[in-house]
Amino acid sequence: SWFTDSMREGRPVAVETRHLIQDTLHPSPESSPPTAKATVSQYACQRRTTTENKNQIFTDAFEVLAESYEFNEIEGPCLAFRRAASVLKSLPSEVDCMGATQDLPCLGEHTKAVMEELLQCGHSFEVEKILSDERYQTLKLFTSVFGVGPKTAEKWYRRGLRSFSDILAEPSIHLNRMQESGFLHYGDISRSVSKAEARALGNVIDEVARAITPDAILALTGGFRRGKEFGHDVDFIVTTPEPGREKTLLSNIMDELKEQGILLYSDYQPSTFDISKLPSHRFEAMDHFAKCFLILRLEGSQVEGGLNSAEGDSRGWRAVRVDLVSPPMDRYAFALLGWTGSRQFERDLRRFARLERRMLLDNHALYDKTKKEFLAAATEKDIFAHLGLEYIEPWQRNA
Ligand code: DCT
Ligand code: MG
Repeated sequence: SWFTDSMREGRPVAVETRHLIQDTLHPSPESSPPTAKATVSQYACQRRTTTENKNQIFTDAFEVLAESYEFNEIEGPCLAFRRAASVLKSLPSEVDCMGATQDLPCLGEHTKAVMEELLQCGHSFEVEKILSDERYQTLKLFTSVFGVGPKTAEKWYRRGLRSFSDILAEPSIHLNRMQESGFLHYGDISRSVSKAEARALGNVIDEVARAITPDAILALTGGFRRGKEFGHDVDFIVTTPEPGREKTLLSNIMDELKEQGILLYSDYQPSTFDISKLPSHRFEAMDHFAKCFLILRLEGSQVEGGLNSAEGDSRGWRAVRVDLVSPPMDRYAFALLGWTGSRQFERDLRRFARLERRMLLDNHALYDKTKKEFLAAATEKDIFAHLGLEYIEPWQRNA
């Protein structure tokens, strides 16, 4: 079935925590002993990171700090804390003393000071201060609504609004369609989606897609492909080998979901992908494939083991956020690699390509600036090979 196909690579069969040696990029100096410890790469795409995080006490603290910098639009330290968290997530064991951080990359003075505090007293004064800060709490609350980004949250905060009821009672605030749905389904979509629910949604979409075109291909991407048990949404690639057919496939699927009465919200973005316009020197964050951001109604009877719903909720269904993206088949490998994530893994793949290989990678293509040519790929393995990277399985990309 589509699910076993999608998960084949995603299932952690044997958890490998070995780290890649960075010998090809930064050979050890002649003087270092032949038995020198393997170094941890500064690039997430040269580390193997499973969902098992042995350093959550540190990484949770770093995430709060990164988010706080993000709210204040201070990019450097924000990225530094995200990188540091990512390095610690890749470690096979818990860091229990500062000595253990000595050979690790991406840990600056500020990061180490926070770690030292956490090791000594179990909490960080700076993190506690942020967590109790009214502005942080409010922005965190507002951005938890589907359709509300940091900009809108900030605007509302500056107007003195502090709670959802403040927003909903303010007559001068005009919510867009996305935010309306965000508030309407807040309880459901702020609740995590289980793997069983993701599988059930895949079955629904697979059936719909195959009824439209029997050769439809559905693949689970995002966190669930990386082996996560829970997610904030479910991400799928859906396409067909028939050239050009992918351009209308998503709107056909959405029509049918609507017909079935399970389409609670949809935002469709048609394809703006134009192969003749590559190489684009703006290798952007968002890709140009046709995509849609949906909220779907999922019936409990379709979920093995039942819904992940609140206690006392007897509706028998829940709303779930679903993203569908539809690349042309010859772009499939790039889209799959990009949409599998994690965000940090993607960031470092691109950074590695640019800085170490003089190549540009995005969700559409890989361009070699030295040879001035695009490098074709049918599978993710092809892309790793072009980049001269050891293949990293999806379940090892939880950077
Ligand atoms: N992605 C990306 N750049 C973006 C947005 C997304 O590279 N600007 C990729 C990375 C992950 C993937 O798309 C899906 O995005 P999310 O659903 O936000 O992430 P996730 O890893 O699936 O996390 P979650 O389990 O919470 O859904
Ligand atoms: Mg996701």
